[in-house]
Amino acid sequence: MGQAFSGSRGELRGIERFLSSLGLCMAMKLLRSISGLVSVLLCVVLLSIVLCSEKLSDPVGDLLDPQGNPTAGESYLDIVEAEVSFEGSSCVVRINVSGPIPASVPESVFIEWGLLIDADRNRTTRPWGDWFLIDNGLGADVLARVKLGKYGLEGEVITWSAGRAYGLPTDFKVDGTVAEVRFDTSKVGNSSAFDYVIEIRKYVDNYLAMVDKCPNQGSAWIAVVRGVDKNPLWPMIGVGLAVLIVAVVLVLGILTKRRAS
Ligand SMILES: [Ca+2]
Ligand SMILES: [Ca+2]
Repeated sequence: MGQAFSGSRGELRGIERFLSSLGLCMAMKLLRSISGLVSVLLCVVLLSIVLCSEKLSDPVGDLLDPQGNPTAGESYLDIVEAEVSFEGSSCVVRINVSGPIPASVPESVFIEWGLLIDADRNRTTRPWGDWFLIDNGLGADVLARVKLGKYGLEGEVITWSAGRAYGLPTDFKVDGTVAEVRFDTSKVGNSSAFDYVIEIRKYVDNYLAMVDKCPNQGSAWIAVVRGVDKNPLWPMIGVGLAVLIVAVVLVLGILTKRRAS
């Protein structure tokens, strides 16, 4: 009987060990799959951040006169870097120039820090016009800009319909050397991507005085991302979660090995 009793107790312990290792195995499998899922999510978040914005750089001292020849002008007309990104339902354009942007100019002067967009990616549709000096041949359908004239600094987004331009006020910000304008992505219709050129124009007495553009030749393009909030905490949260999951899996692995030995 004693033999039989100790035998069944041994079997019970074996079953306990089996169930315990089975539980650990399942927990580890679950954690591994969660870890995999978190890694995939992390990659998606990082990829979406990369796709959500694009930075371009531009040489200093490359202003052009109305004939396209090199000229010199104020440093706040000279593009150094430009970034297009998407935040929620907005497209955001930041244009960094080589000198502080003024809050006012003489009444005869008009300046624009703008983003020209070919929303339908069709160069033959160009309601904005045909002005290679400024647009490098882009078929521009939308213009978003910070403008500075007799009314001071303003933000505006312009679209065209049946030969008429429709300008609407839009959010903007000027901070030191950066002009920022943001507008609703509905302005580019259902486009999944658009081509663009960043440009700065200065007019004196309604005549173009000088221009800078970026890129200097051709155009850039960006995929339109709708409804993704740019939150700098997301990558940190993702990395933190991934590190935590990997740490838990490692600890469980070490514990399992110890129990087995
Ligand atoms: Ca420049
Ligand atoms: Ca077009």
